[in-house]
Amino acid sequence: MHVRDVAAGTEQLERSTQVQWWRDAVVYQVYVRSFSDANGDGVGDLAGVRARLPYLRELGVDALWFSPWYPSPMADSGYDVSDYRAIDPAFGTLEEAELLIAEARAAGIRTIVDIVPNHVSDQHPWFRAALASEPGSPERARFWFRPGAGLDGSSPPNGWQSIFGGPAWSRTGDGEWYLHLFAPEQPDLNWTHPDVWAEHEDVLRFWFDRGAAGVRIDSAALLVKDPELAEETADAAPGEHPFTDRDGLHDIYRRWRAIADGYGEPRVLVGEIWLPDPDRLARYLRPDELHTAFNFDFLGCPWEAGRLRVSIESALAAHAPVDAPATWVLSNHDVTRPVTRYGRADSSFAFESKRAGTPTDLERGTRRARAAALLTMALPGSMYVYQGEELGLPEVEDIPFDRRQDPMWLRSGGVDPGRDGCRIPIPWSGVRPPYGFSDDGAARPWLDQPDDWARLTVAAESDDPGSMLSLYRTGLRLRRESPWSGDAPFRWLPTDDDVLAFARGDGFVCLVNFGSEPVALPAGAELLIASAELQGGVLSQDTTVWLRQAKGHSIGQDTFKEGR
Ligand code: TEU
Repeated sequence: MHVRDVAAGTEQLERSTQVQWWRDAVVYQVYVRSFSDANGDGVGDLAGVRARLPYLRELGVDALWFSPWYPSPMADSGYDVSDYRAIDPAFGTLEEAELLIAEARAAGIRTIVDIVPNHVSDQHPWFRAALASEPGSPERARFWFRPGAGLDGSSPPNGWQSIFGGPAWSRTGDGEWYLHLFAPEQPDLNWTHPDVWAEHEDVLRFWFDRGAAGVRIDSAALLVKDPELAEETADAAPGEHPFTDRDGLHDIYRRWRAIADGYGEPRVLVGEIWLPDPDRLARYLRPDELHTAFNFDFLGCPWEAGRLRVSIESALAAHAPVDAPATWVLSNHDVTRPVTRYGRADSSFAFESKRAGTPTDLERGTRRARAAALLTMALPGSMYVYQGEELGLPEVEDIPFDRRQDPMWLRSGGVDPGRDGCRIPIPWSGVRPPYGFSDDGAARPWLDQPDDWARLTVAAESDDPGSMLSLYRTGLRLRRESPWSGDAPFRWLPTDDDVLAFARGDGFVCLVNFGSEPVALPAGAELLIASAELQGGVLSQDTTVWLRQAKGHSIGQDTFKEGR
């Protein structure tokens, strides 16, 4: 173990003893299927993750969030769960999961597990029992079964549409319909039923008792439905939408928070909440509800100074009254990889920009993704890193039809390219697939890796001081070591329109140039890190730097002008 390892391990162990660790944590999302395959079946597994813990410790993350690792028919890559208290055999065993949680914690890294309370798999015992029972049975009451509309009940009960496309209802053999806001293989649970409440409280305790430091709550704003199943209307008032952001959700999360707070080290509740209104989002973060929720508005922003400033300002303003840290994220297993997204003419994460065949400029996208990474690391609060983001992996868009797996692609008839392209197995080493994801000679990875990823492997980037991995390692180390991180004060500094600059704590400045004109660094400032080479001491376009201002120097109005 060389010096850097020891340093990282020691610091992390110290950080890992902080009770409010989650307020400025860096959490790494592990999508197990694509992380590392130890048994050579072409699918990632827990043994592969255990073998890569030194890599994760060296990266300097505080916690791992595992996408669902439970038994699943994999109709939605594991987000269709058939048993919440076990591990899918393709990934390993419950004992291995417990070992992994313990080994990660010994390395100073906590574990957050993904729970999926909105729906179960259609192979879950509850839904099998519901299908085997009569309309009106207690077994069907745990779900949303309804007679159809129209003369012979042959139309869905209402016009709700699935988030994956098509109707949100499927008909059973006896004529009743059941609700699924996602795929038909994911029947929605009825959160007015006491069994549903009791089951999920027990699932929380099951994983908290096994050392999970927290849970990421999938589709957290969708659980509660209008009991009348009223049609969606474009002008629904906040909290009045028939299945999104309904007030009854807060009773559930207050109950879960009481359970989480009952542990010696209180467990953490993280919400996946896609809500455009930051004030509505912040209601979930009140002190007796969730701890944090992903800030998807920031993720979805185009690479524009003004838009990003509004997103950051409104997030910080909305989180302050509830004393919750903002949670910054640039990517996950659901969205186009930043390197590709920021290289497009429409650099936002809008569904339209995802459409198959949208051109991208990977050099521009990588430059912007590097600048976005340092911007994100400098913001107050916690941040999430999705596996492969630290390598600057692009979206893979030329996946053959017969290799695609995502129901979003299948149900949209190929209009939505789906999410397989951001779920390609991680390249670890070597010059050709499987790039160390599996051993050579193992089964073909479940999604093919491109032939030109040799320069993007962990091994290649570890040896390259100019790589994305080196940028993430250095940026996360500086963030961890510096007094300006966490809840240190934040204040904007005056700049031109195409420049963002803010100060954190005592003397730290983050400066981002979005414009085509170079920006001069302030005199006397110490350069801590830059996302791109500085030519002649000026910031060119799509570059972020961190500065420590010299004692006695105040960084003021005339500093961040373009063209100087
Ligand atoms: O995603 C919830 C959700 O709303 C997403 O479908 C999101 O809108 C879309 O993926 C954006 O591209 C969660 C999980 O993150 C996702 O992987 C699952 O497919 C979904 O729930 C159903 O469990």
